[in-house]
Amino acid sequence: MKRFEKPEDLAINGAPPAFEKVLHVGRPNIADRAMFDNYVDRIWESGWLTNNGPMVQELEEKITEYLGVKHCVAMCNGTIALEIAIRALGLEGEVIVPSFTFIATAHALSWQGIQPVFADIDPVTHNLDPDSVRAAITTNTTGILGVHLWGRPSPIADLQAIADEYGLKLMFDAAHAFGCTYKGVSIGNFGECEVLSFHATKFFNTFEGGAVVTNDDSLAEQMRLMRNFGFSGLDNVIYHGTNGKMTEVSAAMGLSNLLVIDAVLKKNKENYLAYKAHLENIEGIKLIQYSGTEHFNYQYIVVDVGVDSPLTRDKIISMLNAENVLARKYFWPGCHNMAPYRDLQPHASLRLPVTNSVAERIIILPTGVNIGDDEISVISALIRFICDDSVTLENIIR
Ligand code: T4K
Repeated sequence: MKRFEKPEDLAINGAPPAFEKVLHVGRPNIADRAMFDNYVDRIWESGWLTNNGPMVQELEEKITEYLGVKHCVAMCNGTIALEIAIRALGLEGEVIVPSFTFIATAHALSWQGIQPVFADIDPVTHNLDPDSVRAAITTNTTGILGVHLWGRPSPIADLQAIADEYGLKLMFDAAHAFGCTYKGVSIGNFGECEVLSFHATKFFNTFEGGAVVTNDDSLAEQMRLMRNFGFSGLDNVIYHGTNGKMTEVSAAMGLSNLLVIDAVLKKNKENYLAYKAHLENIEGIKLIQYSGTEHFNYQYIVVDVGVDSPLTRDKIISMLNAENVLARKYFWPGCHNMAPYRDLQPHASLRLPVTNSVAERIIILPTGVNIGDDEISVISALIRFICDDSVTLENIIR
């Protein structure tokens, strides 16, 4: 393990980087190759590659069991799953969403001519602030699309109460929340439906993939039609639709990854606890908490760089990058500050002070099955070293 003792020890000052190979956020958690190969052999034997094949059906069944939810409609990715769910719910006009999320949440609405209206977030949970949601409601509002950011549940009961009061549809982008709970009940059981992402970078992946999970029979049926061009039977199209189908090879990846999901969860939790121990008592550095009685998947290691930090978030990230730690600043600068939305809603920032502040402060650190204790202790030592104001900053940043 590299020790950092003086400013010259840092790569930014010309020393070799702490890690020879780049450590990425989002390295996939993948099963043993042999497990996947077994499933791929079955695909070769069956000659069935896509279009609601046996493996997609098996994966859907296993996910409904895992989440304790009635229906899982597997899709080719989380974004299409969001689009199909939004359309199946008949959302139109304006839908209230957080701006502090991956851009796909907003795009899934605007792509179909619906205006995402950004509401602010809670400074601690980073999830929608119900008061801000209430303030954003207009006569054009048809729904609320909450996001369970970092796998921590949205304030579901409060949002449901607002939806009921105003006659709005409530759905969730649960892309981060596979295997997480709200009041002890698995995410997937709330709102009209919830949307999962199985992208390579997620806790559970199918290369690319996603699903809508719901307890509503007719909604599930409608989305099954929509993901397959509206076909009911061989030549009978009874509904508008698109191509949202998951392939068999993606489902094979999902089935093999489900076999190791407990081990991935265990590793993610160990990593989180290791970071928590190592990053204690560093001025200006706070790890967001996964605490209480809920289940989490610990897929995101989220550091909040406070105003008391001697260095800015961006300075810390560029120093980590120089050491081959590719930390990320998800979800800076917030959807409302990205070109398509900034131009359409130039004054949105005025309503989003917490989003603006949080988006400037967050660092995501590498985790998952590819990161070991040694790496975590070096990354943490590095952060401690560069944030220690007894080290002369002028010497660090030439
Ligand atoms: N809603 C929310 C809240 C989401 O976070 C997302 C996706 C969605 C909806 C949409 O779901 P999908 O349609 O994607 O299913 C990544 C992912 O591409 C994106 O899926 C994810 N959120 C987002 C949080 O992260 P980028 O732009 O950071 O990806 P990229 O290509 O920079 O990859 C991140 C890192 O992961 C790389 O530095 C290296 C590593 N990586 C990535 C891939 C793809 C690997 O090591 N292997 C890989 O195969 O968006």
